[in-house]
Amino acid sequence: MKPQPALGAEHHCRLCGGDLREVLDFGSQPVSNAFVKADEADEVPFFRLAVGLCTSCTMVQQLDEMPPHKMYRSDYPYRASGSLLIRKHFENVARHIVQTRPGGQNGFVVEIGSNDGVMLKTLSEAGIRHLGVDPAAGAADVAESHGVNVLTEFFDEKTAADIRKEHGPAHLIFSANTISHISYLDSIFRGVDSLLAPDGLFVFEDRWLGDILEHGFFDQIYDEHIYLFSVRSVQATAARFGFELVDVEHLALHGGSIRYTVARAGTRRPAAAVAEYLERERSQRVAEEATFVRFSAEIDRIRTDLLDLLRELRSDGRRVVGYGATSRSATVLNYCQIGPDLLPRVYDSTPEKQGCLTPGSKIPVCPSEAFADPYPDYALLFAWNHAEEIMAKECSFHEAGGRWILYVPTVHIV
Ligand code: JHZ
Ligand code: ZN
Repeated sequence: MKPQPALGAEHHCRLCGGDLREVLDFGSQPVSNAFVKADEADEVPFFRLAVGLCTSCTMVQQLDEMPPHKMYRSDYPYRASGSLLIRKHFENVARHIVQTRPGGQNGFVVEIGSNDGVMLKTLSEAGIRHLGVDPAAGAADVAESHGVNVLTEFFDEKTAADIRKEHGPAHLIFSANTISHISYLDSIFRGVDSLLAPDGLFVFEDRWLGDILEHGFFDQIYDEHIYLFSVRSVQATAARFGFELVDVEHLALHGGSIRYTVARAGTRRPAAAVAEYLERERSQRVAEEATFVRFSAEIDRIRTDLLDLLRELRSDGRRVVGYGATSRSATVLNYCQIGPDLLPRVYDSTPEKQGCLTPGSKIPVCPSEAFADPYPDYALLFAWNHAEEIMAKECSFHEAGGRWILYVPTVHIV
């Protein structure tokens, strides 16, 4: 991986306008969730997936970007409810909201990126005024079938103003795995400013750069993840828009995330955890170019080791398949140039992905029920964040002599 400072093409931070130093380059990559039928596979859009570090506010972000309407089409296939772990997590989030009742009996809760309503349906059942905002119509239909109110739109300052006009101020604006997906963060913060009640909170969960760097989770970098947040960069961004980061909480989800709590500046005393995490990031050197140089060498090591292993297994006549057609697998497959010759199938439980091809790499996605039919010798686990749940579900695979291949933090077999 050789990041090339593109001559003549200067990049500036989307938030503060500072210089962006290119630190990672994954080359040409497809829309990671473009699981399409074979006859559409050549029409999947590609872009250059490269990452820059802002020398001023330290926000890590993609240099180029895939237009949102190409990523979040009405047939966007990701369903948050697909995992027990995720369902439990959102039930806990919802239970906490029901218990604390932000804004009291008539309080209003907005979720940006409500997907299939996995969180909001509990609020709906509890009679809490709520609104999910999500452009993916298919997921929104599922949410609505659970009694969730959804506005099928991208959230921005205009949408926020419309919501405020119709419903009044929000006492809590929640979002999970969505804010880092939106390039126009300035419009998001202005929207939050116009929609949020004076003492309301903006709480969002997102993957943490500290974990990505520490555990080699390079596959968290794909089209949808425009920003890789750190506590420091979120703090700086919130401050630019008149807000303050008042709490952070580490979550084990997706290999390591942080729940950021943002309030209007000066309205709450920041919790000690904010300073603790800032210190932790300083010692991890998350905002330094040298850290990314080491990271890119680790990524190349993984690519070499994974390709060596898959080629060796193929020449030994072993059957190897993929498990979990994650968005992240797009980066792994396309960066390593793994196609059906090395990995003939990927098994996945999402009906919307089954019968389609993986974007760019064109590997058929098969229903996970067919995994045992017959078991392969090895399964490359792309859904490593659900390893416990999947390995428990598929324990007969291991009992029958099958082995899982993991590629983070290094390539290994279990
Ligand atoms: P999973 C998506 O990422 C996209 P992905 C998005 N950008 C994001 O940030 C995160 O979600 C939150 C399958 N599976 O959750 C289902 C099984 O087959 O890691 C999924 O296709 N059997 C918004 O796509 C995939 O694995 C199972 O038992 O990287 C997991 O995808 C389980 C549990 C999952 O997210
Ligand atoms: Zn910046």
